[in-house]
Amino acid sequence: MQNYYQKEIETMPVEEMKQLQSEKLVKQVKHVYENVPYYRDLMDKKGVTPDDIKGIDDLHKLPFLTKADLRDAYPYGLLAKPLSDCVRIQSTSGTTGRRVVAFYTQNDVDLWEDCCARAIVAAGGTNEDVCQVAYGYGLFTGGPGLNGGSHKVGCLTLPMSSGNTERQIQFMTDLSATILCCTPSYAAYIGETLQEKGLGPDDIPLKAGIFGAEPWTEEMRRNIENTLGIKAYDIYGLTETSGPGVAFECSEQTGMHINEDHFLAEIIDPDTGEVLPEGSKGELVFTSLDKEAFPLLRYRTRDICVLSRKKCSCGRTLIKMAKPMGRSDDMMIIRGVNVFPSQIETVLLNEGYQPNYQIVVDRKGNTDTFDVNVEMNADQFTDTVSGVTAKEKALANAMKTMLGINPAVHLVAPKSIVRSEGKAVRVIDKRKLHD
Ligand code: DLL
Repeated sequence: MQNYYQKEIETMPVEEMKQLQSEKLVKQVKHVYENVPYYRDLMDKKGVTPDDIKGIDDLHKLPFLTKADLRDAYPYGLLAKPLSDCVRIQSTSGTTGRRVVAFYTQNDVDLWEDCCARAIVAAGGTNEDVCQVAYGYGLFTGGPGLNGGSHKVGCLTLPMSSGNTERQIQFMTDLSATILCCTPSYAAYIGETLQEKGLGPDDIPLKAGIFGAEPWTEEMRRNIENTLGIKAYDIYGLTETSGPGVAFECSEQTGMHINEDHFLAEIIDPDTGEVLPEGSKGELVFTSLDKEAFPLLRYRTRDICVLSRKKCSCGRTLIKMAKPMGRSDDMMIIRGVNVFPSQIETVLLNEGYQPNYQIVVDRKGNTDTFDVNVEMNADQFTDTVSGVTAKEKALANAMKTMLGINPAVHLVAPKSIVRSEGKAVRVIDKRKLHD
């Protein structure tokens, strides 16, 4: 039997859903136009007013928002409610320019948690379950989002946060956790640790996992399902639109249902911005229909994806997105953290190096390796080995401060990184993250 958290919405006939989206869009555009001067300017420049938006068929008339807009408007420029109405912020890692700071009213938090609750129920969760949340807590949206969803479903919630794998396993077994929420790479790592302890799927009570925040393959899914003895469900989201729960997988496991009563999805050609028909591969764009404090209209996610309205055996009518198939920018996700090559470049320049570097990312076992090769300047080249090691350490520390994760920095001889005649090849990603 299928369970739904909000059945009426999740199984709503498509035409009714479109009607609902249209009504919400009209209201939302007015709200943004009246309260966000930054977006009003963009609309004025495009010659479009709220009166031009009569429903979702007019969506294409609105201007896009990009990460660059978020940067320009940082920190309050896209806020649509007084700060006194906001109760929360969440954020991505990164320095000021790259950091996304999202604001929430109590209503925004509530709807976000509903989205996560839908995901937990779709994975079979009920108030009989014990839900172990091993996403990071704090500014990152993973922990708080799934924590809130778990409460709404009525699960007994274990707010573990990530890390301390021994303790994770102890709580999981002692308190009979039945649902695990974390990144897929951490789930795989927990599985590996269990195996090292000689424990198998029958020794742990887990039945389902809700994994997302980074790309993962079907092969990885099978591996996690076998080592933990669970069914592994994908979950997608981004800080800009609230966090996890924008889309979630159901028992069919053929893509993620988008919570389209809250998030209106489009696929566009990343080069031209043209809206593409359903089934085309392109960049995913979201319009948040209900968000009060930080309501982004036509936000370009940079995730490359395909949408489908094929009938789903779970009974949900919500449109589905495929697993993201890559990005239309240069963002990498390393150990769950979003990393841009330009952040590395900034550190190098700050520390007195030239931007001659190469990032090498790989996966050993289930953990990402992250190496940065940096050319020494000619005057540094004569340094002693211990001097070089100290410099590498200092650079790695500076990068850790910028990114939140620790790379292995290797200083290499001047001119030893191959120069490119075209675009510099800054990143060598050896992980096979997409099927
Ligand atoms: O990763 C929110 C989240 C937390 C999602 C927990 C799922 C679970 P950000 O840190 O802002 O937010 O990163 C957003 O991560 O644009 C995608 O590129 C990527 N991403 C998120 N979920 C998935 C997924 C959170 N299931 C960026 N598969 C997004 C592939 C994903 N990539």
